[in-house]
Amino acid sequence: MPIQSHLIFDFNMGPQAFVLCKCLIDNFTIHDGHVAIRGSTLDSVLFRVGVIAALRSKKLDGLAVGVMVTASHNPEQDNGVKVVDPRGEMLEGSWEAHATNLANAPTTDDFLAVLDTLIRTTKIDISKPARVVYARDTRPSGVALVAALEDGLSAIGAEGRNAGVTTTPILHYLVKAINTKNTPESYGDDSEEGYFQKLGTAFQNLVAGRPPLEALLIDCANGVGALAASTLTEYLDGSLSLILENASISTPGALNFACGADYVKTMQRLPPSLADRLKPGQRACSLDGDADRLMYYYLDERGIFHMLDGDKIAALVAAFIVDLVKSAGLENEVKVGVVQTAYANGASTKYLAGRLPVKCVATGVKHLHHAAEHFNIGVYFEANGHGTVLFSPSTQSKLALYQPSTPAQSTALKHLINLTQLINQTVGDALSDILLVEVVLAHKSYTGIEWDSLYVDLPNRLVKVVVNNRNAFRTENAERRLLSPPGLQSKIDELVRRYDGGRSFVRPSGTEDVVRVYAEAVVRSQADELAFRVAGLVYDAAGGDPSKRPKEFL
Ligand code: 16G
Ligand code: ZN
Repeated sequence: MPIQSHLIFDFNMGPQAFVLCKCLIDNFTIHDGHVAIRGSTLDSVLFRVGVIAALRSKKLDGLAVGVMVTASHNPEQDNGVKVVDPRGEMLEGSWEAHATNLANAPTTDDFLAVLDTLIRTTKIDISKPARVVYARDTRPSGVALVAALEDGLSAIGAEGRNAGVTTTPILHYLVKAINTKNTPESYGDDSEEGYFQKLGTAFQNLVAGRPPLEALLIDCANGVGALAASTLTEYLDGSLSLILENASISTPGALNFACGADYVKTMQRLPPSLADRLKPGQRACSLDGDADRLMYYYLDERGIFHMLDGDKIAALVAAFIVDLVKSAGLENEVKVGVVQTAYANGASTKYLAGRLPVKCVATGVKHLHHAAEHFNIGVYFEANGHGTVLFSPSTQSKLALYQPSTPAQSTALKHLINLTQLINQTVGDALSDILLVEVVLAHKSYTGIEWDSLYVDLPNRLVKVVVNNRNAFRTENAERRLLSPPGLQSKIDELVRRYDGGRSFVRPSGTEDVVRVYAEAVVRSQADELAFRVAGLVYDAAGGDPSKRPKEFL
């Protein structure tokens, strides 16, 4: 039987996500380094995901659970699935393991046995109702996967709601909106229209009276973001012009190909398709295939590419929110903090740490999201462009009840309240983040150039090392130091000391069977050299064959 598709699991995209992929590698086929699954198996996995989502809903008394069929920034032939918890956030940690076991049970009998154990151990009342809302991105393989998911939902008697072809963040929004409907915490109308209305109105309130910004060019990665961005335009009522590029959602193979946020971040260059579209100084940005990542950039007068990544977005947004909190007279009551990972550029950390508390956590949105919940207002962004801002429930009530004593305080307060509406607080959302960035630029009268000059990025380099067993690499201190293999960290430390402004860390990937090496230094050539030398140390420590050592590893 031919291999029809690649399937990537992302129940909660933390280290656990790989557990599932690993099992799939063990159970099924590996093809070009991807987890490849035959069509029939793939259908059965989606069927099982339907059952898992329904059980999660039953466990929570029928609250709606979300399922998103997407492989995000990965190539079009890949596909995957994410489960969204009722608050609109990622699936709770303990359920990742359940999902892993269920999806990987080798036979139907095994599957039923695992199911039975799960129902008993987590005390699920199977007679409870189950509601699941699901959507897919524009990948052609999504149609069959959704059908298989629907079969799983009917098998367990769950009520399904098909949200059609939409972005991952819109699906997260819908889950939260459904579950908060007719409550004091209502998140908005539980429809796509409700989402666009909420964002569009908040944006217009926030930019009212500001001179309009020049049009923004958006690279839609030839994905579902093109549909959503086009609808968003209707709700902005002329307050911001969007020029949509790479919007070919039906061209085979175009999705994420030589475009999109991941291409821009990893290649550190303009998508070739935009080369004759972008004028010097004009702002542009790229979404990824499911529109939950965002990269901004511009070309300077000499045509040189400048990237404004997740770190630059965090710096822009956090400084703006801190100023608003101060102007509202709330600086003693509302504490703003930022969450980053070790990948954050050292210059961004320095810039932010001079202004507000900064916390570093392990890679993966769930770690950032949870850490951000500990601040009154928590700003989190990964350098790769995934991020959002969380306003704690008590902060939202404080804002609602606060009595400003001057007109300036009142204006700042209104802006803060509108920001709570503009920002998709369930998950990183490229469209909502675009509007947030544009609000700050409009308020500060910044072009991309001024935004970029908040701080100068340290040159950095990311390298992959293929090893036999990446589980031999264990980290501590938010992945900034290695615990094992023994002795490797001290060798890295010794090397790093020889580089001006040097910093480097090594971590096993959670999504690929490789070890990643990050390095930065004051000078570009030094950052490259440091990265390759550390990669060489990793290669040796992993027992790589010296005759096959990649030559760039020195
Ligand atoms: C996933 C994560 C992302 C993380 C990346 C790291 C989510 C939704 N996405 O894409 O946050 O940066 O994995 O991949 O959690 P790595 O472990 O292979 O470096
Ligand atoms: Zn994505």
